[in-house]
Amino acid sequence: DPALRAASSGAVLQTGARTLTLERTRIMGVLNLTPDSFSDGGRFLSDRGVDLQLVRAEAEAMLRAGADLLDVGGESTRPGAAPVSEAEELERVIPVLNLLLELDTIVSVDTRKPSVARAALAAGCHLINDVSGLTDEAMLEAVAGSSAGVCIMHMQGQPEDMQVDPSYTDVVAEVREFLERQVGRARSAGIPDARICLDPGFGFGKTLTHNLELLRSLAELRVDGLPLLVGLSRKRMIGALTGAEVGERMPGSVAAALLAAERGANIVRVHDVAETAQALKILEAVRT
Ligand code: HH2
Repeated sequence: DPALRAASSGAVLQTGARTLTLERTRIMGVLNLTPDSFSDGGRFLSDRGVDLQLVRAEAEAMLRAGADLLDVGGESTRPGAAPVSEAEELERVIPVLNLLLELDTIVSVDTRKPSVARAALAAGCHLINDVSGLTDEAMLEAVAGSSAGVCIMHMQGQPEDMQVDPSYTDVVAEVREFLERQVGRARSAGIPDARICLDPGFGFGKTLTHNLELLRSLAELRVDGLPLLVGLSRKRMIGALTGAEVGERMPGSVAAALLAAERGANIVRVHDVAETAQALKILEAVRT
């Protein structure tokens, strides 16, 4: 039984009451509740705020299509995005979180704000996806005080200015060092390894060259066998390599997810769940 094998080899991510086994590449479906996310902004918004019916229908469709986790976010972190207030982010995220928790899945909340994380954890979210990589002490404490999983992502700079002039001497070594350091801090705060996954943060303070180098060297970024999460879906990198506008980047995104999975990504964060699931099935068949 591959699930048992994965569990006994420690290849799992513990997310509160739920356990994600990692014997194959898992799919995290993206649900952005923002007006301004670069590829799917405004999808779920009406004059009266977030349209819960619409979100529920999309979430259920993603689960039918093969999503293993759902990632809900109330703040766009695209390059140059304007910050959102705590009240606004809570208002977008918490009702949707409560709705998604009724479904049979793992629910992740994409936030950089400790207050939003605390509210999400109190509501029962399974995973905090922190694009600031637990650099905020209050965020570290919020996660440590729960039993939820956490995704520690690398970012150089802040979304406001991160793409102005990203620079590294050795991008792979520097991203890895950051991830190692933050794993150390998480452990010291009492978060066990089984609850941690790591993400190089494609597009977060990186040029096309940096992104390509990180993808080529993905295996070198693994710290102590911890799971790797990769988000390349519809990103600028796909556009730069193909000339495709943001709405036309599905094929390139599927290819990128597949390449990441082949290089060891345990979870791929994607907008196009059905297409990615189909591609990953081919990879699985070739692997086994
Ligand atoms: N990328 C985005 C947001 N959150 N989280 C992780 N762990 N890894 C990523 O690569 C990642 C992420 C950006 O994509 P998206 O959510 O589609 O856009 P926006 O930030 O504009 O909402």
